[in-house]
Amino acid sequence: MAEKYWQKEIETASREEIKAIQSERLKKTVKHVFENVEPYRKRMEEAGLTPDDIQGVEDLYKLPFTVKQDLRDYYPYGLFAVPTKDVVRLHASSGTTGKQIVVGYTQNDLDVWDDIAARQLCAVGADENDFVHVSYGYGLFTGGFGLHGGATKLGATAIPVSSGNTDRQVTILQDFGSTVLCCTPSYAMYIGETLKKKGVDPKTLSLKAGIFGAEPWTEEMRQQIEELLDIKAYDVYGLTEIMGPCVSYECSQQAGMHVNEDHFIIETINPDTGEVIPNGEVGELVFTCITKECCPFIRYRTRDIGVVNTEPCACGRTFVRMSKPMGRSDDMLIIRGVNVFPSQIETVLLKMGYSPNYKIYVDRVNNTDTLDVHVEMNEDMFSDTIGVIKANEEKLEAELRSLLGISANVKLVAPNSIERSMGKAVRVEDKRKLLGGKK
Ligand code: DLL
Repeated sequence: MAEKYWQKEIETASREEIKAIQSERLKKTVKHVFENVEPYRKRMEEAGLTPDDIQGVEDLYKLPFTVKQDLRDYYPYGLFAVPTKDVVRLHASSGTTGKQIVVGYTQNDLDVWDDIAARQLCAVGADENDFVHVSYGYGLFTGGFGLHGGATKLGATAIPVSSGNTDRQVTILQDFGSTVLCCTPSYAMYIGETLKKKGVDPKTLSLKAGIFGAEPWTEEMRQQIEELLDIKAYDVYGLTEIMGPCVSYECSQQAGMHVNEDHFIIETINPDTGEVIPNGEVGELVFTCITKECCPFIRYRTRDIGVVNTEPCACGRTFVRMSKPMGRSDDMLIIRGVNVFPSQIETVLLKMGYSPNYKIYVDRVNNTDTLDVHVEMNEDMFSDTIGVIKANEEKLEAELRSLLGISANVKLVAPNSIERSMGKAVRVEDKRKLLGGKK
C-alpha cells in the first residue's frame, strides 16, 4: 500500500529546510513569551538573556527549562501567552499534588493539533473513507478530543464513543463499521478479550488499524493486540503540556515515533545535570513548542526517558523518531491511562488526618490496572469496630477517586505495620511487568 501523508511537503522536507523552519519559529516564539509571559521574561532576564540571544536552534540550550511545577506555581493561567479572550479550549492533567495543571489553546493551536492528529491517521493508512472509533476519554483529558479533531480534519467519520462500557464498544465496532480504533493499549487488550469472550471473530469486524498510547506498552503487547483484534497496532505519544496526543506519531514502519518537528523541537538531556546529550543516547526528552500561541512552553522537561533516532525512515518522512518512553525520571505512575503521583495520594491521606505511612500497590489483572493503597490507622482508630474501619476505608476511597479521577482500593492496616525504610521510603510497588513502564 502506498504511504499516505497529510502534509507531505513538510513531512518529507529536507533536514536543512526543517532546521531553517525551526530556527525562524523558535526566534518568534521566544520573543512572544518574553513579551507576554512575565515568568518567562523574568527567568530569561535572570539568565542574562534577551530574545536577540536566540538566533536559531543552536542557541536553544541557553534557555532555562520549564517544569511541571511551573504550571502549578502559575496555576491556572499565569503562563498563558495570550489574553483569555483568545483562548477557545482548556484541557488539564494531573499535577503532583491536589491541583490539576491547566493548558489553553487558541483556535490556531487547535488547527495545528488537528493537523498533527490527521498526520497520525494518514500514517496508519487512514483517509476520508475511514470510520475512526475514538475510545480515549473525552473531557479535560486530551486523548478523545485530540484524535477526534484529527479524524474530522481528515474528512474521515469520527465516532466519539469515549472510554468505558465495553459491551457497547463491541456493538459499535460491529454495527458502525469502525475501521480505526483509538484508545489506550490496555483498553485495546480489554476490548480484544471481550470480543473473545463474546465469541466475536475479529475478522468479521472492519477494523484494520489501532492508534494506541497515553501509557507505556511493550512490543509483546503490540503483538497480542494485533492478534486479538486482527489489526496493525501503532504507537502515539504526547502530553498535555505540549499539546496532547500526536506530538509524535508512528508510521507504516512501526519503528519509533516521528516527532512533528515543524511544531516541536526535541532535545535529550541528562536528567541529573540538565546537560544536552547527543541524539542516539538515552536521556530525558525535552520539548520546545515553536508554533503554539497560548502555551508555548520552552524546553519543557517531560520526565520521560527515551532516545532520538536520526536515521532516515523507509516511510519517507524526514522528521526524527523517538523511541517509546522507557521509563520516567520522576515517580509518576500511569494507571488505567491516568497519571498518578504518589504525592497526590499522600495529600489526601494527610488532609484526612492519617500519617504519611502508606504503601501503594499497582498491578494488572485481566488487562486492567489495579491500584491498592494500604494506610496505617492511628492508634485511636485501631480500636474501632470493623464497621467503622470499613466506613473510613470507603471515605478515603471516595476522596481518592475525587482527586485522582480513578478508583483505588483502600485497606486500613494496624499502626506501625508498614515497613519503615532506612533510607528513601519505598512507597510504590508496581507489579506490572511493563518494559518501559513506570517505576
Ligand atoms: O497521555 C496524551 C495522549 C493521549 C497521548 C492519547 C497519546 C494518546 P498526559 O495525560 O499529559 O497526556 O500524559 C502524558 O503519558 O509524559 C508519558 O509519560 C505518557 N505517555 C503518553 N504517550 C505514551 C506512549 C497524554 N505512547 C504522559 N508510550 C507522557 C508511553 C506515553 N507513555
